[in-house]
Amino acid sequence: MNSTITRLSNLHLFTRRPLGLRVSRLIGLVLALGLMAGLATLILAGMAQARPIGPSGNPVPDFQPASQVQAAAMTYTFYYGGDADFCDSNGCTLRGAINAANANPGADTIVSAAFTHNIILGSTLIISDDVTIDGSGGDVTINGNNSVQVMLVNSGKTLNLNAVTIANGRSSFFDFGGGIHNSGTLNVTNSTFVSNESDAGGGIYNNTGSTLTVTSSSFVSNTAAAEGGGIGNDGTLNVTNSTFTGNTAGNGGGGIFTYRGTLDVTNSTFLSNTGSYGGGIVMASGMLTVTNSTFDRNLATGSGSFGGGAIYLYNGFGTPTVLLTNVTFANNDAPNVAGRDGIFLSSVGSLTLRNVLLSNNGTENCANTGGTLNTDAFSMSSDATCGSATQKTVGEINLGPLADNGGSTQTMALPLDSAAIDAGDNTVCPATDQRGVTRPQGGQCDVGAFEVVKVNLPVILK
Ligand SMILES: [Ca+2]
Ligand SMILES: [Ca+2]
Ligand SMILES: [Ca+2]
Repeated sequence: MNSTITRLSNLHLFTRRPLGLRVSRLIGLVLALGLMAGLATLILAGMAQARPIGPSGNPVPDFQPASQVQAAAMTYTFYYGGDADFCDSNGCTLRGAINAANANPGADTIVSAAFTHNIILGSTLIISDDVTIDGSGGDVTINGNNSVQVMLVNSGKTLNLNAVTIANGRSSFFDFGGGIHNSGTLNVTNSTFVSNESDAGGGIYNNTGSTLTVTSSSFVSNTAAAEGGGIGNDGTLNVTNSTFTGNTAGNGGGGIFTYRGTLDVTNSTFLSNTGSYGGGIVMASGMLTVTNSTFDRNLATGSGSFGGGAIYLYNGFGTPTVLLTNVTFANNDAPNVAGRDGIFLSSVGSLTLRNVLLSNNGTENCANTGGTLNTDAFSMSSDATCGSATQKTVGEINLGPLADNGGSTQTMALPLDSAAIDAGDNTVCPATDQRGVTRPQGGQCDVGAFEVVKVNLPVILK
């Protein structure tokens, strides 16, 4: 009611007029005020019934139309299972919490109660306002039941998604992103995308002008009928401390396909992803930066002009520009074309390799049929296909199997006799290796994603 009183005080009620007129006007105004107050009471009573219900069971304080207020940020507890749109004094279902957060203007937070949730969705969860969904308090799986896209982030809105599993999402043809379609800003941390499916972007589709940041997360067994089994990207995509395993694409980019936009990959592993071309990553234009990362056993199955078991670069929508620093490529393959097994630059564009380690990628670690390949002599290849890279045999490089060697992703260790140890360029190697181990050890950086820590044991004399 304070707002009503404040507004009325601004009217010129008491400007100087003849007494009789002032009295009659005052009587009229008092009557009008009473009528307005009554109406306001009725309107507010109606609004109270329609207000969303907060986790405490009290109405969300929302005196004015939602568009006119900066509401208090709310924390909604995701308490109940099932997919109903529901909240009460204990908390909400996930859908109820999302709808309440959407209705409360401004950024809100949704936290999971300490339960195991496996929510089978009947329809897509729409994110139409900034929100953080944090599943770390429970064990949360949001399941598209192989029939619906799990989430949609609207343009201009931000979703921070922490500690959830997005499973079995499926989007219809040309509605990209089986797990999540992002048209805003999506920050994914400590989460898993598993067995989602779409035409493009099985796990996530990142729309034009959108930003997707993936940190400490996994993409496992997601599928795209066309491109981008794990992620289809038309915007800005940053991937850190994350793993792509066993994702597949009918066309290109088993792990990630970038149509237009940029892709930055740091401290991440691509294992056994498959596409007709570019088993790990495809860039059809734009800038790709990969640092301190590992590509193992990715597969390009196509024939003809295809290839690029690990990475395939081509002029699909523009010229791709690629910078790889301290990356390890091993055992990637394109078995149905001659060569072109590791990295394949198939058209105009540029590919720069610094401190990159390539071993046992079919019969060609590198292939270039139209672009510019810049390789420093500090890079190391088990064949002669990678420009100026130093050539060593697979046995001399002697990469260990992909394993948990510390850090948040699996890596390929170097045994103490590996030719890659202390053979890198200190001026370009990052401050740590893929695991987070400080570089350089032993005075000089190692080639590839792994830095060996040598322990000098004391000499024991008898
Ligand atoms: Ca909100
Ligand atoms: Ca081949
Ligand atoms: Ca070293």
